[in-house]
Amino acid sequence: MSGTLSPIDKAKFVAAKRAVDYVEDGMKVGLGTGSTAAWMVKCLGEMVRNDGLKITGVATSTRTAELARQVGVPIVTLDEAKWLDLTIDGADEYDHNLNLIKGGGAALLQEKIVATASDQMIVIADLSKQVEALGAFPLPIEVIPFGWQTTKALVEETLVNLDVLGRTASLRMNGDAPCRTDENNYILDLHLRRIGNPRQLSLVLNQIPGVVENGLFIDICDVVVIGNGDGSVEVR
Ligand code: ABF
Repeated sequence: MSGTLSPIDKAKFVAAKRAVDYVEDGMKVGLGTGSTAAWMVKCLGEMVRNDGLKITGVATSTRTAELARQVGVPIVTLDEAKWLDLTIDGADEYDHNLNLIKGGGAALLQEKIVATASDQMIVIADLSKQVEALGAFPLPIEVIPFGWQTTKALVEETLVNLDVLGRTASLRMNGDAPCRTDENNYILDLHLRRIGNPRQLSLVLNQIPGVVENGLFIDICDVVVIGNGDGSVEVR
C-alpha cells in the first residue's frame, strides 16, 4: 500500500501504521480527517479485508466516511455508537502537553465531538507539527454564517485582552465562496502567532455568540505517534 513514498508521506504512513496497532477486535473507532488520517483509514481497511478485523468506525467528516466505505471499514453514526474506545486523528500542531490545534481541514467540530466521546485519542503526525507554543498555525474557529462579520469583529476585539501576539481573523475561502463545513458553517482563521494560554483562549472563544467551536484541543489527546521520513516512529 505504501509503494514509493516521499519522505513526508512516508512519515504520515508509518505514524498511521503504528497507531492502528492500538485497534483491537470489537472496538468502536473514531476516524479522523486529513491526509495522515487517510492513511490510517486505509490501514484499517486492509486489516478488515485481509485479517478479518471486526471494528465499527465513526467518521469525523463526509470525506472520511466516503473513504472508509471505499476501503471496507463499516461506518455508523456517533449516535448509533454512543461512545468510542479510541479515536485516531491528525493535527496541525501539538505541544509538549499534547494540546493541539486542529481544523486545517475544516472538520474541527465533528473531530472534537468524536474525540471527546472516546476513551482515548491518539494523534498521528510528522515532526513538523511539533511546536514549543501553539499558534504559528492559524487557529480555525467554526462560526455560524449569520452575522459572521459581527462575530469576526467581536472575536478580534476579545483577542485584545488575551495572551496572543497576533489579533486578526480571516474568513477561509474556497475559490470565490466562503469555505463551508459539513454543518454548512464558515471558518475564521485566527492569526495569533503565539498562544500564551490555550486553555483560557479556548474557553473565552466559545463564549462568543456565533462561535460554534474552536480548533484548540485541550486535555483531549492522550498519545502522539510521530512518524519520520526515514520510516522510524516515536510515541509520546
Ligand atoms: C485533521 O487534518 C485536522 O484537524 C488537521 O487540521 C488536519 C491535519 O491534516 P494532515 O494530516 O493532512 O496534515 O486531522
